[in-house]
Amino acid sequence: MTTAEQQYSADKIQVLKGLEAVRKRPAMYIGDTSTRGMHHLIYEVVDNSIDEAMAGFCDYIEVILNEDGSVTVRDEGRGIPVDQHPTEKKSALEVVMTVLHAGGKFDRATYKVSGGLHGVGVSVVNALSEWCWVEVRRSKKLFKQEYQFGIPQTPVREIGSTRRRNGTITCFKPDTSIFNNTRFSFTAVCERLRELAFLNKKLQIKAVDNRTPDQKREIEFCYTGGIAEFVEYIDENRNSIQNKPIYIEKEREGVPVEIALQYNDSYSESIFTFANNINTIEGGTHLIGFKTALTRTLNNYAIRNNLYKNSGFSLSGEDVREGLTAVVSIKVAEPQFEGQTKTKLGNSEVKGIVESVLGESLNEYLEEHPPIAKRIIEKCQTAARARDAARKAKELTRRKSALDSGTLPGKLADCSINDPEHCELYLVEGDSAGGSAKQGRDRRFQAILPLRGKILNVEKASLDRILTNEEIRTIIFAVGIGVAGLDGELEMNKLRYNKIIIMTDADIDGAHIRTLLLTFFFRQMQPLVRLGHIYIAQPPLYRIKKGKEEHYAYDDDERNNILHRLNGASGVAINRYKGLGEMNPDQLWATTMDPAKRTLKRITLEDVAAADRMFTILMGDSVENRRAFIEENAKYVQNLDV
Ligand code: 0RA
Repeated sequence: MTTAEQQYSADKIQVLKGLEAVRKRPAMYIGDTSTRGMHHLIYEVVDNSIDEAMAGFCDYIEVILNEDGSVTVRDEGRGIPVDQHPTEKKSALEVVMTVLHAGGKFDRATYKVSGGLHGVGVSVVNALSEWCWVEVRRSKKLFKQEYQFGIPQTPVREIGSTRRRNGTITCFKPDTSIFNNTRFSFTAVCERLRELAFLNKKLQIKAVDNRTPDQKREIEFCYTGGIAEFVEYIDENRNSIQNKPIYIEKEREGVPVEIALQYNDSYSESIFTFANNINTIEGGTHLIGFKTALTRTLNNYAIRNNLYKNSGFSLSGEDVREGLTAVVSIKVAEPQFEGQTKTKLGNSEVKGIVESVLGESLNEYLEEHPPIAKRIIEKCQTAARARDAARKAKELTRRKSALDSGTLPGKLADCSINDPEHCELYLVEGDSAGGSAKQGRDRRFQAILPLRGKILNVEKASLDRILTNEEIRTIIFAVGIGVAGLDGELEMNKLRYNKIIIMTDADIDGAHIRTLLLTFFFRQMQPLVRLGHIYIAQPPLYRIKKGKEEHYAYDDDERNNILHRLNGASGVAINRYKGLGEMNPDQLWATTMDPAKRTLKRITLEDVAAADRMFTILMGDSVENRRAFIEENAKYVQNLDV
């Protein structure tokens, strides 16, 4: 063998080893092998086209869900280079498609995506696909390569000529033995593509669902207003106190900074930060810079213009963020992603950059728009007063409960062990079910908190009203980490239960209470949701008895299957549970609370901005929009729980 041939065989072994590693432990590369992981395959491929767009060479991307379960991603960038790699004896395209983290070998001198689950490289997508092919158009020539389970079936071939512009098409079919029969959600794909279109102003992204021949869907996303339109989209169901968002776009020290913000008459804080198009859910230096500049600039403006009655008064960070919706998007050449989910931006230089850009531009805006400036400052002062009242309300309950011997609320039946890791808190609808749960539970690690009636809709209530609400106060005390509106940073280390389980009746009222609770956790204890501490209990719908045999069914299909197994319905008693209260403590334990037998749905938060908008629609003022949303998303809303 020649040296080159030896090198080639060594490379090939290396490639096969790499593919094998990915297929053996897919979760290490894409997070998990659920629907979520499978969606990340699409996002990984799309990210490569987005990189090309960020570099200024691509203004059109198309994503198609095909009937056979495959996905096509097409872009009009420069096309992945196909020329022969000097030492590796194969096409650059083949290297990109088969070698782990090969992206870096072709430095495109752009703002690379390399955080979170993204940026693992298309070779990972290829390895986890039953089959895949890539077609490249470069200088009027057409090239193609095909793969199975990541292994090239042919070398890169020139298959013809074309008159069309340069570009890349990737088509892949996820391996069903790894993603067992999961289905792509067109809604979820669209949410991410819409977000990418907001973040990359003027980029045109088309989403096509071709899976059901007579129900084809096609949506195009293209926003000339960029993240200013993103803010308007998030706030579509809120009442803004401005005509249009404040929009800032500036580059400083080689870092492009884009900020859009507007105030509305709600009490929620909705700030979304992105670094290189990655949603930095855990925040980081850009968020810190944003918060610092916002608080300082508003206070300075108000003092300079004599808008505070008391000298010495100043607005707190929480005050200036109440009712604020903002999107911050920055791009850095070498992003450092930190934190538990690698979604916290670590680049220290970014704090000062964002702080100075926002400080200057916001100040300029306020000076040029005095009536809006005045309205914003007044709104923040109202927030400060409510916060003051809330603090007093909290103090009062603290003293009162201190007098009541224990510090924990009386209605809470706590568990006996202290290690939060093993503890669960059941939030139970109604006193009667609460009573059964208290008797049926394993009191060593299960705590029960019965909730009477509907809890307050936090989407429409000010902080002092939220904190004077009996049910909510009890939840806050029981959970132990504080609330965002009052305490800012939550103290996750004080979390008293690892699992917080919402247990409501399987009817409309139950669903409503569940949504109210989810809204509360989303707005006031978001890390609990993000870190997967919130669960929904799944009580059975039916009890089926035949002689001594007893079965529980959790939906109609299961009931029918059981009846079928029991040979028809003769001598069979079917009991439909209308509410949790109809179960005795033993039944409740056996069906819904026993960790060995129960099923819990864990709440996940894939797209915080989409969830935010969804809660404003579900819990907000517009009945019309709510009805339209539920009709359009009937399936999706159910899956809100998943
Ligand atoms: C490296 C260099 C060049 C283009 C690309 C990568 C590229 C990669 C992908 C992945 C999906 N779509 C893409 N489009 C382009 C530029 C090579 C040159 O100088 O022409």
